[in-house]
Amino acid sequence: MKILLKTVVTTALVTTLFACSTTSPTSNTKKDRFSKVDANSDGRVTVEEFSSSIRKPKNGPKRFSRLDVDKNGYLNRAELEAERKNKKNKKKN
Ligand SMILES: [Ca+2]
Ligand SMILES: [Ca+2]
Repeated sequence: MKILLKTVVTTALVTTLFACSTTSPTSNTKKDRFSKVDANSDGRVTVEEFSSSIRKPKNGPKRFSRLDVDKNGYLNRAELEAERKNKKNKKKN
């Protein structure tokens, strides 16, 4: 009887774990900066989203226009990541 109970509990546990990992595949991966900044998750970052994600929202539009290299009014992942690279370079120098 004990063995049966153990099997049931183990099966339930495995099923729960499996269900968790399959129903929400993104839940166990750490959210990256882009998804954090992209508040409405439409795949592009507006100046408002960018401004509210930085410590000094006042500087948002200025920094945004510098990052928006193709000037389409949105930041894509590459454009946003370029900022982080710039920061790293600044620290080195
Ligand atoms: Ca967005
Ligand atoms: Ca852009």
